[in-house]
Amino acid sequence: MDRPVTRENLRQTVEAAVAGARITDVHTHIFAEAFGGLLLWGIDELLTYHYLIAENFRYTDMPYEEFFALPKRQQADLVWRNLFCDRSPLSEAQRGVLSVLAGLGLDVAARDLAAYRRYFASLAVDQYVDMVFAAAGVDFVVMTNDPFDPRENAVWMAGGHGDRRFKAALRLDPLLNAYESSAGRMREWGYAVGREMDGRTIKEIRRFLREWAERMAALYLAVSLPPAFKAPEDSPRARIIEECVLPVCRELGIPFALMIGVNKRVNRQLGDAGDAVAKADIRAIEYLCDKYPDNKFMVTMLARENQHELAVCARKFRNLLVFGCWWFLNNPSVVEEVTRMRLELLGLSFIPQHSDARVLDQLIYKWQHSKQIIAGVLTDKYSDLLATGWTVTETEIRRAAADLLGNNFWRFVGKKPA
Ligand code: RAT
Ligand code: ZN
Repeated sequence: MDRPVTRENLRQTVEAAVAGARITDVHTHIFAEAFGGLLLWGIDELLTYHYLIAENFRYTDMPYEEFFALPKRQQADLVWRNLFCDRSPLSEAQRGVLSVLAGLGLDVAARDLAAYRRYFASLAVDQYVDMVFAAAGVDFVVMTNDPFDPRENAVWMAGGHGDRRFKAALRLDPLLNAYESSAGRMREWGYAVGREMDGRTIKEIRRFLREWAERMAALYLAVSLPPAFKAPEDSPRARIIEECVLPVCRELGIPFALMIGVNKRVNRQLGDAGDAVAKADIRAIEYLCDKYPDNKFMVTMLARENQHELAVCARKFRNLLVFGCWWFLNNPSVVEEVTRMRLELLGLSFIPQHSDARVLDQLIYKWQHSKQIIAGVLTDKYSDLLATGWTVTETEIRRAAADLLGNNFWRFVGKKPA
């Protein structure tokens, strides 16, 4: 029966609704099994996650090259010692490893790395993918797919991966942020692209985008951009966006996702762990949403300072869907603040979170931690509603949770989850 919710059972009702909602994770870096070594999983991958690598170097003088020259297992040993044994693992990424182990039913109190390794060695990957999806409550994940990566390229050219839970997003960083070198590769693949953005080059870049989006059945096209990103701008990047990416997105009816605010390789020696953040200019998003009302834009921004103006921007443009608390924002204090603010400005019309998981197992902790916060914020907001005399039912709360964690995305991309 669809009972009205009372002050007494509100928290429990919201928690159950959020816990039970099926998740579509709109941005990850995990891969279907057919991609072989690109699918990372297990304790050594968890411990060498680049978020933890950055944290590890806070506590060691070891030269960077010496660390990176070690086999992964030995890197993991060092991270385990530095970040888990020699001091309390209080950071969000550290806590995440423990939440994964606990979620899998392992004995966290034992601090027994060898036992965790034995556990993962006993698993078959296909069975483990099923387990993790079930434990995390995830139905679908969207990958980050780069045709310029030879390992990926080979899988797509051979016909794809065949696992319906893993959806594709065509990621365009090489094309948009390093056009010169990408154009060379495209010419090798038979696309007649030149240095200048002339008519023929534009036509060929469009053909490249169309063919790859169709080959991958991409749900959206995506790029990550530096804080200095501007539009309009007389640069190859801005021209490719306006003259190639947006027309192809319109033609295929799919969104363009912009992830803005990353300063790449501020510390080159740290590799993936060496990227940083700075505030970007919201006017680029306002310009694109306004000039291209027939395009759909998904946007996430990395700087905390951009979050309020981004939410305001989404109030102005219904072709803009704000998503996720990205990377350095994915910490409980910030997720809570940003989610609360977005609910206040946008109601239920946004996607509160994506996992950004790079290691399969991280789906467990990233979603567990985020759901806890989303449920808390929703409880507060529903409690404010009850205080006015408004009534809500369990079904209504379940609908809200389902929209936030999955349906908003599928409606925006205009497809049925399947
Ligand atoms: O969060 C991360 O793991 C980053 O390294 C990036 O991959 C970022 O999320 C991105 O998609 O560029
Ligand atoms: Zn990412």
